[in-house]
Amino acid sequence: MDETRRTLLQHLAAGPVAGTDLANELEVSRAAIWKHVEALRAEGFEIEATDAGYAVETIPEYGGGAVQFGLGAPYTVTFERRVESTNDRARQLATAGKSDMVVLAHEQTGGRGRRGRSWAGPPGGIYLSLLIRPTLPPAEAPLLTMAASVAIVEGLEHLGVQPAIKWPNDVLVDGAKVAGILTEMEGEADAVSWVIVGIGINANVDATDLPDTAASLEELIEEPVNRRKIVQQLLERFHELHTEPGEIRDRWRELATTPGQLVQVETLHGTLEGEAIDIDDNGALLVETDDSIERIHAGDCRHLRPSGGESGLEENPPNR
Ligand code: BT5
Repeated sequence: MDETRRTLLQHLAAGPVAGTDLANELEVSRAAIWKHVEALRAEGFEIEATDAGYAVETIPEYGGGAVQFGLGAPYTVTFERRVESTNDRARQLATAGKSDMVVLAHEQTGGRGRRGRSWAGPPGGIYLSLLIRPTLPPAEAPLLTMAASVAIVEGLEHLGVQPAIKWPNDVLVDGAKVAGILTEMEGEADAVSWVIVGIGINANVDATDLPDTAASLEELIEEPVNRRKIVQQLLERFHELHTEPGEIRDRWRELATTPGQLVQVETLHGTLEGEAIDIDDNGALLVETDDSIERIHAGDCRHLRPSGGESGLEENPPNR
């Protein structure tokens, strides 16, 4: 999707608009507008030519145009049905100097998790990578993962499920993973150049295509979910939040279940166990062990049980 298409969709979302007004506004010919309208029709939009101008009657269920139409965040959305990894596509855009782009796919064949792990990407899921260039020191990048987790939880709440955040990058429903986040970045010691926030949500997917620790939203609520609505809400919320560290932390604390748990965390330097007490200003997990308070910037976390609780059952096993 290019800038012209994006602006055109914004105008169409605001109501009927005359072809000549569009041509003037977008500084292109009327023929060019007509071509864009035809392309949108081919994508599934029903657009009538009324006396008041082009009027959108129906929008497609999902896709780049569908998400872009009426989106209340300044991102340009591109969509492909099937990709290896939306994060890899977004990386190509980053290398080409782009920003504020969203790469969206219906199916992912080589999706990536953290530390070289893979992410199952059957058709019907939400696979999304958001490319931004924030003014941020690299140490604060985890806040963007936190903002994304908050945005995901809020984007799923209308489904009537109760998603919860597990540090650092999981969204669980009843202990099963429904969404994960892979944040990648490039930059120098004092400032990032770009950040890609990759989000995978098991929306309308067959749970038999997922690992045992995962769940599919469609199967949880027993009907297909509206991916367009979820993606729009989460992009809008992420955009609102991502420059507000204080709000990200407050909201994260409300929605996360890790603080207060006895946890086992695998880090690059080894495994430790203790009570997760909080996060610090940059999103590192603070874990109280027998003899110290450890600050963990990255790792795989397993919830053992609520601290002070009796049960030794795990809420969710670690990712492997
Ligand atoms: C993550 O890694 O949770 C990050 C997932 C990010 C995926 C998105 S999709 C769009 C974008 N493009 C990409 O290529 N990636 C991003 P991690 O915490 O390392 O968890 C990975 C582990 O989760 C795997 O080892 C499995 O145990 C489990 N897993 C794999 N696929 C899953 C799925 N679809 N649902 C739930 N769990 C899954």
